[in-house]
Amino acid sequence: MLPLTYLSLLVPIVWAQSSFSPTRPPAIPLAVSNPYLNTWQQAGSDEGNGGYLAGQWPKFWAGQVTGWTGSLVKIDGGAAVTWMGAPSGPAVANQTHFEYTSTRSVFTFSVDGKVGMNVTFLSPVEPTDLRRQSIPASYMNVEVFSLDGAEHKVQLYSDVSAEWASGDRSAVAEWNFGTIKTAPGVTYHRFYRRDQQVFVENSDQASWGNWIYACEHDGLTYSNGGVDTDVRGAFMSNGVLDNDLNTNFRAISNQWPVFAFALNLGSVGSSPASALFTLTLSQEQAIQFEYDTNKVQQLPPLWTSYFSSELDLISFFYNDWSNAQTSATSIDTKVATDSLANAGQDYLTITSLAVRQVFATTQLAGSQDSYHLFLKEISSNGDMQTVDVIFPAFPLFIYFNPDLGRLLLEPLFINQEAGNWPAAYAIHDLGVFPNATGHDDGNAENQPLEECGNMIIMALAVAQKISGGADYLNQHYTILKQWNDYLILDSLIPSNQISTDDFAGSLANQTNLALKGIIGIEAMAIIANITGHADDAKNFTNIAHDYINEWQQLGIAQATNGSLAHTTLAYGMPNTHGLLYNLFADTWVKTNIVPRSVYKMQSSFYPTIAMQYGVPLDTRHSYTKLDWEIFAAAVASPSTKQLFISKIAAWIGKTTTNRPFTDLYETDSGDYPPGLNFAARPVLGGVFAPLLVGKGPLG
Ligand SMILES: *[C@@H]1O[C@H](CO)[C@@H](O)[C@H](O)[C@H]1NC(C)=O
Ligand SMILES: *[C@@H]1O[C@H](CO)[C@@H](O)[C@H](O)[C@H]1NC(C)=O
Ligand SMILES: *[C@@H]1O[C@H](CO)[C@@H](O)[C@H](O)[C@H]1NC(C)=O
Ligand SMILES: *[C@@H]1O[C@H](CO)[C@@H](O)[C@H](O)[C@H]1NC(C)=O
Ligand SMILES: *[C@@H]1O[C@H](CO)[C@@H](O)[C@H](O)[C@H]1NC(C)=O
Ligand SMILES: *[C@@H]1O[C@H](CO)[C@@H](O)[C@H](O)[C@H]1NC(C)=O
Ligand SMILES: CC(=O)N[C@H]1CO[C@H](CO)[C@@H](O)[C@@H]1O
Repeated sequence: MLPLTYLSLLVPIVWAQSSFSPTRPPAIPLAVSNPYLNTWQQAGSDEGNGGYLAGQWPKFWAGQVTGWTGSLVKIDGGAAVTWMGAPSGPAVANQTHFEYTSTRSVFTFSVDGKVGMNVTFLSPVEPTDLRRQSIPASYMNVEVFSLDGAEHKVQLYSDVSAEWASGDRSAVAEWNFGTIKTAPGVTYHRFYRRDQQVFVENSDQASWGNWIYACEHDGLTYSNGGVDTDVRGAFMSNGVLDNDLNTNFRAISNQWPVFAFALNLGSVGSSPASALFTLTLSQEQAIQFEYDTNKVQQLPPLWTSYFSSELDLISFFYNDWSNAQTSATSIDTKVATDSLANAGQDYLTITSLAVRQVFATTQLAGSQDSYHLFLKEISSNGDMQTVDVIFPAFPLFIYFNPDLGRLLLEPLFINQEAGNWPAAYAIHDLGVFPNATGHDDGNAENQPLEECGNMIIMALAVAQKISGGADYLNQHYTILKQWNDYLILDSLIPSNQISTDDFAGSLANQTNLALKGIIGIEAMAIIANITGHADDAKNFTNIAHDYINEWQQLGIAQATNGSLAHTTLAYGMPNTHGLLYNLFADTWVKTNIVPRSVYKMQSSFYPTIAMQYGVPLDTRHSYTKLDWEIFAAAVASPSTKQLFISKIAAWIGKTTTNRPFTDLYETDSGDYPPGLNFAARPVLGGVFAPLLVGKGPLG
């Protein structure tokens, strides 16, 4: 620490520092479009540089570099500067501002005070336009403008490395180059792993598919597969590239092949000159899916139903930029308007950071006649269609388009209704992404009570929002009733089992887990009513009401010396507590079975145990789950809700965690719990929970 007097002497010196709006996130989404096109700039101080685009390499969510040199710009023929990535040599451009919205990350730079640059990363989110939502691609748009009123000659450079093509850096890459002739034309580099391994991952990166880096501009020059330092050096010296097609195919880490464009933007005045780049991952196969016993389909990505070829896809996406911006603005505005009205700017800080991350955990696959939405449980173990991961993510999908919720549940219904899963309770997942090949041997991570409750609650949530909801429930009534039978057996006195918070350990009589089961039974009563099963409805609602009365006796610790009344972590443990996040479902799907007194009790209790950055998940640990905090907040009083939200928003701006927006963090230090670096997970869709219940029952 410098002494204060010395610091004050430094004040007049202008230090090149960026402002961040609404705040500096732990990692900044760059190209975040699906589980494999998923690159970020680490910002949190564990390893990140504080939120600057230049000076460090962009990274895949799992932490390996995906080389993206956002490049070097030469002003009036002067020395090149870098504004993205960490190529050796040039000085970095001064980043003055960064802002994010739901769909965009925008960096603003000043180069020598003469030229300004805005670099926009847009990963489209198109919840109601499945043709566009199916496109595995992302935009980078660079705008350059004069800052000092004079005109300046500007040359711009960008490249990507072959690191995108495989997690195995010793794998050999191949590449080619082309121009799509149809007007408006597009110029592209295509590169890929030579030894294509369909459905195989290496360090979570796909080992199959083509990567395409595209651009179009008058006076464009390029280098395809050249040596990184040579190609960048050529631009630094000359401001142009020599249109080299280097066919010395080699390993990704062998003289790092790069795929580069250089653009002459000409004389730039105060009205901006711009350059658009797109990066696409084109795969012919996306998912393996066991739809019937021992019958596995290999599903193409859904975009193949809408576009006749890879180049058709590239051309459409590139030329759709204007539409993409309009559409992005409408998504940004929708999220901003609704979040601000619900709980203010801190809440918007949270929701807008989650949107791209959550959509990018999904993959639309199949044909236009039959398609599903698949989801990867990123970073915790790579499972797919994990029911207790879909459950926390579900609010985002229901908020944007309830049919996406239906499409996520469908593979689970198809697989289990075909009899592939031997247990009476609901399955936990369908396999390891991208292989939804099921668990015919019954060998899976079992969370029986959790998943039975989740499936029933989510099916009802979908039916309440889609047209034809009653038919939908009728179609699945038999298996839903089977899962409800399990809830009736196990909900009131839950056996020793793990809940979704499996990392926290196994326990009998978990109060919050029991509540999910009981709400599930009442949800099933509503489902029975909707589908004309009046006797079942009466039976189930009676059981649910009996259970909720007993549950209050078993699961509530009365006020004692210094502690307000609260629900316990497990029955008979009065000195424990935990987030009662399953209460949210009672309001969400309108089971309304839990007395208001329980809502009020929890709402009063949480502030008494809050730490600096949030409320701990339970008394076993000091960490918490961000998604579950927001579930709890959604049904709390206005002041308790704000407490949760303001602590989380403060955490986002201050956490030292540097990987994509985690849902698991220490409430005191704000860091990861030891050994639990969750990142980029779909569960952050849960931050949309408040938007499904307005001001909540106590609001
Ligand atoms: C960045 O800002 C600092 C301080 O104003 C200045 O000295 C430096 O020349 C700037 N660099 C560039 C590349 O604009
Ligand atoms: C560049 O970004 C800044 C900050 O977001 C904004 O005020 C400005 O209007 C942008 N300029 C252009 C030309 O888009
Ligand atoms: C998916 O299954 C294929 C075999 O069909 C296998 O080669 C591949 O490694 C599996 N992928 C993952 C991520 O487990
Ligand atoms: C209520 O449902 C349970 C579980 O399906 C069943 O065992 C029981 O017989 C039913 N009771 C009545 C009265 O229908
Ligand atoms: C679970 O709670 C019930 C009711 O209090 C009790 O009878 C039972 O012993 C508890 N089970 C365990 C394993 O603690
Ligand atoms: C089922 O419908 C009946 C008749 O409308 C109603 O009285 C009952 O409350 C409903 N039960 C549930 C659980 O919705
Ligand atoms: C009944 C009860 O919960 N008593 C508690 C009062 O506070 C002390 C100190 O926190 C606990 O040890 C007791 O268990």
